[in-house]
Amino acid sequence: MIHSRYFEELEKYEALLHRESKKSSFYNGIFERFEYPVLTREHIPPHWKYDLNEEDNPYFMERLGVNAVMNSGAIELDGKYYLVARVEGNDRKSFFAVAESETGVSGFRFWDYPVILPDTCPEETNVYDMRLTKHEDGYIYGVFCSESKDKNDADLSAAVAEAGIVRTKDLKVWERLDNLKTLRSPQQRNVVLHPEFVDGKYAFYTRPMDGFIDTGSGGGIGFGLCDDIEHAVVDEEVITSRRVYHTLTEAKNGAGAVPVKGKKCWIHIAHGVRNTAAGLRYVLYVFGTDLKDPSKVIAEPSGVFLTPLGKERVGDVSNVVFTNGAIAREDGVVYIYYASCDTRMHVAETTVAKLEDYLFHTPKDALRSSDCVKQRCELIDKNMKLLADFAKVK
Ligand code: M1P
Repeated sequence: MIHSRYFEELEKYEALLHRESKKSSFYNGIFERFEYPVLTREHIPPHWKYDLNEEDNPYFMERLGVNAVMNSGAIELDGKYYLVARVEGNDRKSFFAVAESETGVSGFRFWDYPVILPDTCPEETNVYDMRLTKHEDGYIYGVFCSESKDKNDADLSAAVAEAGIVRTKDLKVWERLDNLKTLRSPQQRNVVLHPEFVDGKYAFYTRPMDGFIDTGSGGGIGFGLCDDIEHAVVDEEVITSRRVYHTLTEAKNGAGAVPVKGKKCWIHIAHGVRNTAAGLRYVLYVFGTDLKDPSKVIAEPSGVFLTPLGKERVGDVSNVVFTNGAIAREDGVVYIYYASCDTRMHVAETTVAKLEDYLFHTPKDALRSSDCVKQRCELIDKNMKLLADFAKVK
């Protein structure tokens, strides 16, 4: 017999999934935020957490709780919006699950079962942060972090991060390929597959790292080509978006969403990290690369694009926003899916035209306070003149 409490929990869950989310009052002219997160742990179907049988679960306890729903890959297929979310169980292990929505901004509903990833690496302990690439070869690729214990280090938290690769046509059946090998970097996280061939090869954005947390000598977001996606090997990684002293990328950075093809450039939405007395602070930033040579940065606006605001600042890993998925619709609207504090998922809405305007008309980082003040005074001068002319006409 089904426990009566199940029906109460189901009602709450259905109400949440039917809740509409309006645009919030936040304004910066660049993107809009929404009232409610798109995915939280409350969006997990009750039958994933509870044993519904009253005899086996008389207190209707969660048997397999879920702690967080975060860093999600995103894709549009046949007019529907899909997130492949990182779901973190109470046991701290993450797995992937597909959530589907008609609108892209609310009503995301998880499919009945999580993704069954082919289990090909016995040493793999945790998987997370899948980027979904609709590649011109006809497949949808999922590139994710595959984490294992570092057996050469006695420290219990020493781990090795590699890029796992799967592919699918329907988000249901997943074929596992070899993990990416980067010959010059011992560890990889935040790896993204470019959607088009470059010089007839598959192209990866990488993040060369010396250790599991520290990028060490890794100078920023890397880019490398590979011939064979089934046994992917990247020999040389050139650095695209660099880490720079006293900027938002000082401690590290990493590729985020699969780049969006604009009219003037490839639009990259990435994360940058700096160290503070309150710990690492993760923010989003945007840069543009050449349409013919996606490794060449041609637009680099200064500063942060999206930061954790208000309630977004509170969660398991505070002061973090992170993206690994965006959807560019045919009409030019772009949905940027981002997680706050490794806890829940949100969406921001903008357009390709706005992103390109932002990329090419936001001043570059002047890198020194004195030059940044000059930049700002130029803007103020321009506006003062305009306001004075306006006052005269009035
Ligand atoms: O906790 C913030 C993020 O930390 C990692 O990002 P990075 O590799 O750049 O440090 C990732 O593990 C990510 O999952 C997490 O959101």
